[in-house]
Amino acid sequence: MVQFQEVTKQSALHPKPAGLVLQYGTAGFRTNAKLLDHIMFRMGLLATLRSKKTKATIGVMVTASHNPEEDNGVKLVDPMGEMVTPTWEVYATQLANAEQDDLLASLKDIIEKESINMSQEANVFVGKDTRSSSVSLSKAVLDGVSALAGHNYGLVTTPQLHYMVCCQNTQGEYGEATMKGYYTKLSQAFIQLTKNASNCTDDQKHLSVDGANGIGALKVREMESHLKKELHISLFNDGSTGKLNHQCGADFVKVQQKPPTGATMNSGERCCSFDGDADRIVYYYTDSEGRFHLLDGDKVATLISTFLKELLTQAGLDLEMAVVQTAYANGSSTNYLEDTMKVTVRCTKTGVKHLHHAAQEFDIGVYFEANGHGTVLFSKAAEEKIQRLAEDSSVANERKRAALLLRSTIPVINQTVGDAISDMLLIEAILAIKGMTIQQWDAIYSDLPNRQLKVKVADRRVIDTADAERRAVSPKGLQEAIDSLVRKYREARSFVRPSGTEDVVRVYAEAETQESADSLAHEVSLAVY
Ligand code: 16G
Ligand code: ZN
Repeated sequence: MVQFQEVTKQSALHPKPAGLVLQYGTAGFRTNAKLLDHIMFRMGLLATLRSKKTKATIGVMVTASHNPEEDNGVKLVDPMGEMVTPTWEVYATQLANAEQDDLLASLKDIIEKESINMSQEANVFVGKDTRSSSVSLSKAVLDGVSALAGHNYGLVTTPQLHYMVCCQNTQGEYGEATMKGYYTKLSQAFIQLTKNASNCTDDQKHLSVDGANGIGALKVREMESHLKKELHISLFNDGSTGKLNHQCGADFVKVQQKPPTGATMNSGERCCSFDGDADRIVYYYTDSEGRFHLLDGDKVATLISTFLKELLTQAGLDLEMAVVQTAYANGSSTNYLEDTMKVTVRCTKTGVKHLHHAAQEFDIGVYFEANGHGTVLFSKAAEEKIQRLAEDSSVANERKRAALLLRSTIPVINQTVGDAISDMLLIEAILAIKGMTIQQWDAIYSDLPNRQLKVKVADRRVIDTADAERRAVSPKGLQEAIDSLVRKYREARSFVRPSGTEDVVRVYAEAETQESADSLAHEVSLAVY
């Protein structure tokens, strides 16, 4: 077939280094940019097949998120803007690792297994972040998509690309599949929602944003011009001088538990950091004694779920809300949510696709990883119930107000995936409506001191976990060793898991004091060797 001749011709321009083996992991493919040209080309091919199979638009995002500038990566986005389905992750790995001469056979194998009609039209949306390597790598993806009607969005955040794919496949029901459509939908919803904030001073409308010297910086600027001064953003690490993710960004701030370079923080002022592709956000401030306070994904989930739960109660709406977390969620957050707020809490494995999936099982699913990646999902039925109540003229004022607030909240949220810009607008609106300072938000509960370490081992795959990564089931004896170390400390908890993105084992420990958390993490990492 003509198509296959073209594949052979094009693939010769994107040759695979013989013997190189890469895996489609939690974050797609991710490694040094120099090793990725053939991967990009092949993911262009695979996205085209996935589009033919689903008869829908598929997304390909070229980014390595919070990794250093030298790295890059690629992820596929399924029709509703979600992560690609697991079977196709396996195909991605298969296609990526086929030696040059075996590429066609591997491609045909997928076509056959999935009974793909090759004459079906395909549509692929491609996006990239600001890395210098993203220019040529996204071209390689387009070579793979080749003549098959790809649409290149150029520079976008990861969640913007997810959003575009979803809009396209819902024929505009979710929004308009353009950048303008994205900005207009979110900004109008934000302006509508913040009308409910009375007595908000200009000072309270101020937020400092660390753009991680990446795509989020460019895009938050574009968003700001739509916000009609309802939010005043001081952007730093905007990419004009600093290096991507270097000493800045959400991952740096969360892991180092300190402010990014370039932050000028007056005591009590709100700051937030995006990561390199703007799908994560964390907040922070310094207090009057100069102490740094981090408000991570767990604090964000608590703020959002408290807000939603209060509105549901006031509206008298019987909708089941749950918060989905991972093993990394601070123990205090889980206790607060379960014991004080009485909300259902679910724990899943690390990785957005797992949280997203679990959140879909509820009327309203709030999911956040502690690292700041998360969003809120509303079921169709929940959206309809809220809409009906908001339109019902017979209900009392307080109920009506709550229903209207809920209705205005929904379009601020990018439900396809965690989105730093959308999360930022939602958090800012909630703080304004509740008349809450960042200190008051922080005081909802106190984090247990914690420590994360990474350990290099000969083969991280010998560690196998269960119970949403909270227990190690192999190697034998490891969990027992961790249990006995944990017993030495008060309010302690610890777990280990093989990283899905780096060749290391991660260790997490929390305890009553920072000293205890540090020494527990250290002792557990010794037990891993
Ligand atoms: C990826 C995941 C993130 C997860 C992290 C864990 C997505 C979009 N991103 O960045 O959710 O927290 O991997 O990395 O799923 P690790 O396995 O190296 O600890
Ligand atoms: Zn990211």
